[in-house]
Amino acid sequence: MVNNTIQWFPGHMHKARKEIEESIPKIDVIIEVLDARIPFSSENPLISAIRGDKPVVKVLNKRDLADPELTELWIEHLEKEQGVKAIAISTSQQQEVQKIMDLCRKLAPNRIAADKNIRTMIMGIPNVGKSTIINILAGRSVAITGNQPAVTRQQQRINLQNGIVLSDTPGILWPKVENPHSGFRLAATGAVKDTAMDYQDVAFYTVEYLGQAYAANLIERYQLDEPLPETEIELLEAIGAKRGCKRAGGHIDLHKASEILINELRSGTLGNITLERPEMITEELVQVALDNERRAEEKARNKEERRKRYLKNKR
Ligand SMILES: Nc1nc2c(ncn2[C@@H]2O[C@H](COP(=O)(O)OP(=O)(O)O)[C@@H](O)[C@H]2O)c(=O)[nH]1
Ligand SMILES: [Mg+2]
Repeated sequence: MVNNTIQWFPGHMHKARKEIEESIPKIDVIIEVLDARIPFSSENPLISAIRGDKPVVKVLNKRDLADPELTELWIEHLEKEQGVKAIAISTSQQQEVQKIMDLCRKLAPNRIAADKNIRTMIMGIPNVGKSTIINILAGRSVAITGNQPAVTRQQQRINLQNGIVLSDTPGILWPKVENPHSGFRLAATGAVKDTAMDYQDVAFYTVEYLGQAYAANLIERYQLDEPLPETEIELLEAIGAKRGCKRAGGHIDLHKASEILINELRSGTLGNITLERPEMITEELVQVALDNERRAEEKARNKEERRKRYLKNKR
């Protein structure tokens, strides 16, 4: 199911963790890049687990695709945490990218007072825009950008000559998807490779959310009639019908409709859309905790039963 669809190798995770733990003491400020459309689901849990009291600049990148109102909410929410400053940027706006540096300076006044470089490390899951940001800050192309995460690469360390030293993360930080909703949102935004999850499942999940949170966007884009259909299947069918996704016999080709919806979401054609809100996450995490608890109880019960059976058979 959802949890298995993301390639999450314990070996890689262990190595990344060790390398990051070794580098953290030599870092003054962590720059954590997130996707503004999914600020929670695009986190890597390792970062908060090992950051200790290191200051963090949380960069909500791709704000050009996100819902500005929710981006504001997220910034407020993230900054409630001690030592965290948050900023929303789009890498097409160079001056916004430069503002990351101002926040780093604010978070490391002791380094400035001592006339020392501020040592930063840029971290984040694949595809959030780390390389693009590094290239802009460096003023030249030092990092490879693209849609697929590179598997092997060298750690970069760049002296920006403005009192700031930038290095990227050793190893690749995958998102950890304990919350099934996060898996769908990562797939919908394209953070996870297309093959990892069934397109149609992702589209069903997405269209259901959009129907509730962004009905106006769907109605306008696909010229849908109001009120919108109640089920996600009917809604996706309605979109497919408007886009001529018909198969022989007049059936709607849902796979084609799914592709259209997901592609238009990713490209921003559907408008500025954010797939999660802070209060949603709180609820979802309660559910994840309950599910984990239930699974643990079930496991304990099975173990007990196995033992009883074993003892009974022995007698
Ligand atoms: N829409 C949008 N796309 C961006 C932005 N920043 C980066 N991207 C795109 O996101 C993709 C991944 O960027 P990259 O820098 O390679 O991400 P990395 O894997 O974190 O290093 C590329 O296709 C970039 O062009 C942004 O602010 N807005
Ligand atoms: Mg990169």
